[in-house]
Amino acid sequence: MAVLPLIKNATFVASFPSVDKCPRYGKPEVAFIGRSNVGKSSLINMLTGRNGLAKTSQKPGKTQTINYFNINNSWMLVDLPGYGYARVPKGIRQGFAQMVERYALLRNDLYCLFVLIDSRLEPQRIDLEFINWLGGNGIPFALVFTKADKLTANALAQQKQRFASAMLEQWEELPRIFTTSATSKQGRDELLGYIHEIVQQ
Ligand SMILES: Nc1nc2c(ncn2[C@@H]2O[C@H](COP(=O)(O)OP(=O)(O)OP(=O)(O)O)[C@@H](O)[C@H]2O)c(=O)[nH]1
Ligand SMILES: [Mg+2]
Repeated sequence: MAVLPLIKNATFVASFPSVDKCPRYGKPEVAFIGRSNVGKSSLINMLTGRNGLAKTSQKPGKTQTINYFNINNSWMLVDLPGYGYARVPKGIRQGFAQMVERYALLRNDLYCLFVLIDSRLEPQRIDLEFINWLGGNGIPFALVFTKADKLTANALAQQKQRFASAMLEQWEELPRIFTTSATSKQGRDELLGYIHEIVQQ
């Protein structure tokens, strides 16, 4: 019988300024990454059903550390700073990028990095470059199209198709792809179901 992808318990554990400072928790972890403002923190709140668990903001650059959430005392959910938002000062932007890249490269407990893509935007070079970098380094990842509530179903399908076409210029096959909305909760069960599959491996 399938296990229901329920989150019974979600607690904030701690924030760290670099992967070197993150303790070994001995639990599988999955992390959310993507451009600043794409909705990483909102998605964590939506999945856990706890508004305010991860801090969100209309202003890009809100999440500035590696933030750990303990889920059901069985796996860890990690909120990361966003990459590449032009309005964040260059020095800070580079610092975030380095923090994220080092986390992705060095964290042994990382089972899957979910790369969030804003459904409303045309394929962004920075997302494609980051995905190629993940591929080049053998880091397991999946895609999540966010803010699905902002588009009609047709427009959404078109946007996803555009992104897939852009990816297929470099890739032979596509990764797992999810579509979510933090406001309508679209995609919650699919994404949680997949995470449960991963962390039980
Ligand atoms: N309509 C809609 N708005 C969303 C959704 N997800 C996030 N937002 C809004 O987008 C803005 C950014 O959300 P955050 O979750 O803070 O984004 P983030 O990726 O964590 O941003 P940084 O921490 O700055 O990198 C907020 O104003 C959210 O309310 C969504 O699914 N639908
Ligand atoms: Mg955030």
